[in-house]
Amino acid sequence: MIDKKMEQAFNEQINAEFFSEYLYLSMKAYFADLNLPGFVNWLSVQVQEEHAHGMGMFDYLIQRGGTVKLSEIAKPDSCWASPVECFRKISEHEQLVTSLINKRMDVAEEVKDRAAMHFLDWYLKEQVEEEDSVCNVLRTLELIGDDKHALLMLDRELATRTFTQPVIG
Ligand code: OFO
Repeated sequence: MIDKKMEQAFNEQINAEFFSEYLYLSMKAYFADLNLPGFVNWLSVQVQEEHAHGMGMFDYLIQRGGTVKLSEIAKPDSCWASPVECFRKISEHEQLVTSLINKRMDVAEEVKDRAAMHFLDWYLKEQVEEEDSVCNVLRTLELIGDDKHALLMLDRELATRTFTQPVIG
């Protein structure tokens, strides 16, 4: 049976992953309003990834004999000053999520739950990729500045991103 402290840590992280899904859904709507379909696609993939991350923990907690307790999901922002500001927010958010997963790992170490440590390791590696992929778009947006033509070219590139169901754990 999973330690109660570990169970709570997983439940908190499930909420954080579903908040990420909700936040990116809100950003998807923002880019739809700007009529940038490539960014909309990029966010759609992000939304699906966050859903998969949340469900991965949901299923794992049940498999470990824990109880999933869903709590309310906070209201996300719905408006950003510009695409670059929106991606700055995504970058900050992913760094926050990395710190949260590290906290869950601290709990796993404290209660000596090696299986949970191994499981959370997947999420830490995923965060390295997430931060990198967001940072790449952010750097390009910063280079682009006010160049609308370059923004449309980036939009075309982001339209090619596809979702692959992750194998978690
Ligand atoms: Fe779940 O990786 Fe982003 O937040």
